[in-house]
Amino acid sequence: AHGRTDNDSNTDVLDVLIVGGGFSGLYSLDRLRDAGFTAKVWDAAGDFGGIWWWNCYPGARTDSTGQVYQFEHKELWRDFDWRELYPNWEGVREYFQYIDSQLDLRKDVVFSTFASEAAWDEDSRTWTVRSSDGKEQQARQVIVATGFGAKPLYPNLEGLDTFAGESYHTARWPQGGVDMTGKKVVVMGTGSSGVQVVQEAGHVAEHVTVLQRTPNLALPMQQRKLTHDDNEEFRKDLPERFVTRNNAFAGFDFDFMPINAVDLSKEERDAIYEKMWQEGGFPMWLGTFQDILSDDEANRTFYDFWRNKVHERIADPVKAEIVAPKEWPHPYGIKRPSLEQDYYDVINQDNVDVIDSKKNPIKKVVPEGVIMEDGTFLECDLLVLATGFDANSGGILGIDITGVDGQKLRDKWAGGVDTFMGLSTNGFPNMMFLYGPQSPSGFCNGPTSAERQGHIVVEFLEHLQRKGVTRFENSVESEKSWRSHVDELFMDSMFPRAKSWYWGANVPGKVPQMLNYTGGVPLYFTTWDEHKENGYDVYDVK
Ligand code: N01
Repeated sequence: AHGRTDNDSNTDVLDVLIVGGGFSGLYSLDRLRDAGFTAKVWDAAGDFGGIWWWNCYPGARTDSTGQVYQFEHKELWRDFDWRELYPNWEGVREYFQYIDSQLDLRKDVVFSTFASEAAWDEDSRTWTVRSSDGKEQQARQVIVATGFGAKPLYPNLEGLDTFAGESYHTARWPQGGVDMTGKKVVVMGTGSSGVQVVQEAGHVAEHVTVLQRTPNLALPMQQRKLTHDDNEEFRKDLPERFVTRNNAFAGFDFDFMPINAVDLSKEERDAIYEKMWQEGGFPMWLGTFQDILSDDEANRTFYDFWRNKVHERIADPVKAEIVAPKEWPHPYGIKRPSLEQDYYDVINQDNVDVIDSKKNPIKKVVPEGVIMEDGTFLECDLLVLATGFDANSGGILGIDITGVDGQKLRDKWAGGVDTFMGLSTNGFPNMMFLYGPQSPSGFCNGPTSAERQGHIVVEFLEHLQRKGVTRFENSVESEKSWRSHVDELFMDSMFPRAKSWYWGANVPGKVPQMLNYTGGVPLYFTTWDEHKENGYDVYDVK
């Protein structure tokens, strides 16, 4: 009925080509098809799973509960049981297979297809997108939904290519898995990926060395297995949780408490921290006292509480001081904390060492292992690079995008990203980004953003179609003012005080610029609604 093309055909002009088949891409595909658009998804991954297809390293799991890490869309949550409170990558992939079975997505998704180029043609008002393996597709609109972490960041290490053992980036882990049993493992990086790998490696490897440049101020996950009855129980109040999720600052089913930490006594505060600690999860980060992420004194109260908790679990005071130092590495919560299950107990084990690689960095890699600056030699069979991503913009710029008058997006953004609300950029008509740079992505639960942003984008495209518009482009002014707004919020916050991927500070040479909107999900969407009420007048249409 929609005049859809089948998977193999690339001769027809599609209404919309979506690049990226994670939560955002698939939600939009379903909505667009329902609205009568012809649409297809290209995804570089071998199958469903989005970022969880690539990140299949041991222990990879979400830091959101399954209940909130799923679609509200079409009540798909009614029949899916999560096996764990915080699902691992296999659990998330199972969920993707489930939504495919319900929404019949696969026929419009082309896997193992990396979009390497996209070029705008003014005469026909279409994009031509090409893949690295020679496919070509024309589309009137392109949605780039590559996610925040499509481009892994590799460290620049002397001798890495001479290493004789196995070495993998966590985001390019072999699909068949890697057995760490009995091996000497070195893990570089202690972000969420590093913490999760270390936990698993500690249990099976002969020896693990953790190279920590910045401590992860990790919070307890309080993981548990879920039965069908547990799932039934959760489903009872899920509709209310979705309402909260759509209105909370970070798109979760909880929000900051309208209380200041500094207004309470230490005893009152610690009692609340203790209760939250036992419950576990991100409420201790994005659902805690409202002044924690804005006031040093408030922030320090939690850091000290956290530090004591960690020290209780680590016998060796030297180790404990490396992972939870007296002097805070940065205010708590301005780098993303990880959720841990037994990370600090694993650090406490005799077969696990932790090295402060800020004081003592890697000097070079040799065939047998790693040599540190102070001469320490780490014999190694498996070197894990848990070094993160060229986040937010890296995935988009991984595509060679050419807009109006031959302008390259890479050149346009060489001095920093300019977007209108993270959704589009001038000079690149008929192109929208989902979970893009300068949107709330880093501070918004993924599926919430997929649905809410997906909704406004599909609604916008429907509006344009009704009006007979064949070309749209946001104004230069609109993106300049959005960039200033994002930058101002950032400069007034604590975030500049830690080098994080939120503002590109983890990538050598990247323009230091906030790429994650910190105004919160509610303000973001009311801002868009105002533009909608004004007839989307920041867009020039033809
Ligand atoms: O990457 P990261 P990640 N020399 O950038 C270190 C999501 N995620 O893959 O902190 C030495 O956080 C770097 O050190 P430093 C989540 O949003 C979610 O772990 O820059 N060290 C850091 O320790 C997360 O925030 C989940 O000083 C180097 C680490 O490598 C985001 O993805 C799971 C280095 C990189 O940490 C990224 O997490 C996994 C160098 N040259 C990821 N370069 C869950 O939901 C980097 N490092 C659970």
